[in-house]
Amino acid sequence: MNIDIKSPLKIVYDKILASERLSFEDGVTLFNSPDLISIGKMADLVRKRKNGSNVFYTMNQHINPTNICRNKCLFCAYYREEGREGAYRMSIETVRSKVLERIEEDIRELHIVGALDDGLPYEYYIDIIREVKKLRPEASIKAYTAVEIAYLAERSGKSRRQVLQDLKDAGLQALPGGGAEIFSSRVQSKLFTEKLPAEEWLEIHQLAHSMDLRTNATMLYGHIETIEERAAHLVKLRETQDKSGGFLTFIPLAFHPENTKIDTLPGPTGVTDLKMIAVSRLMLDNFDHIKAYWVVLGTGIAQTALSFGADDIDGSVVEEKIYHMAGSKTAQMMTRPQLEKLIKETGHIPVERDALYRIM
Ligand code: V47
Repeated sequence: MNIDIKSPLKIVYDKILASERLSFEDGVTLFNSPDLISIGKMADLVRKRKNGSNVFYTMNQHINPTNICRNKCLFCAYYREEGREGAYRMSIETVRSKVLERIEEDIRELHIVGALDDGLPYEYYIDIIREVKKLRPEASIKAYTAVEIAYLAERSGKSRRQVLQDLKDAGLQALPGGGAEIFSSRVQSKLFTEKLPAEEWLEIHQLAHSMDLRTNATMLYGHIETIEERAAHLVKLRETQDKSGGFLTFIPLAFHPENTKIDTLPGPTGVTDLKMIAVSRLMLDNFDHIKAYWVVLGTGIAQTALSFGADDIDGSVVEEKIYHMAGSKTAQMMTRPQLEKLIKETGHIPVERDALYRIM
């Protein structure tokens, strides 16, 4: 396919045609360009090289066992302080009943993420994985962000490797990509002071990869980050993937301001959402997949993103809390026919996967 790409994007296009790696400066050029359609066409070209017409989705269930968190990130509408209205902590029995409620459905991925809850013992986090795996031996379990892994190590006095090993022994197969936010100490010092620093987030993912656990990566965008910080985040992920190779997918997460401590910020526009997907596809040449998470983008933008570099739309989800508490107006779940219809409408082929991208 020959696309008519004008300067300054022409230099980037020539590199893409030659399958050359883009630089940090190329990333900045792309983010600064208003030519969304050209960027989208280039990303679609790369996406087709990697994944043809396939668009992946999964039948999954989200479980958020606790929202009591000591970190108090300003962008988060999900966390509560102990004893405050809306704070909750599920018993293991409640987690079991959540899984049992949907046991007749052929769910292939369990997505389990909680918070840094000082009121729960170490064993609780391990037992959840063991219990869920017992009830759903055929499903793949993706659970706990690197931030939770670091917290569990600190709480228990165990090494991060031992925490991952305990979780793996209980049935864990992958880590979700959350907690990365934006790899910038400037933004961190303003919005998420208590959180794990970027270097440690990256180290935990490399450690997980070395133990045969696969992981995802994210970037929270559309708040106070600069274009340069976005490009630098992508370069850091790419460098880490060069070293340890265990990232499965990258998920750009659009900031939702409602009910957060920074709700005067407007959040990203549709153009920013699509550009974020496309530039991620172009920069992350060593990532197989880019996910357009419909819960955060809305189904319209997520569907459009499939022609702007994304090849995954996430899944059925069921009972999402983090974005709905931050004002997301999307549905709580989608059925297999709904997901397949969304994908087919864009001219792509729906391919059902589990958390490890094994085709069902
Ligand atoms: O780390 C929190 C983000 C993340 C808000 O790995 C917010 O497959 C926008 O990582 N507006 C958690 N974003 C979600 C996450 C995720 C989701 C789906 C799939 C996968 C995967 C991972 O959500 C947090 C944070 O970056 N977040 N609050 C907010 N108000």
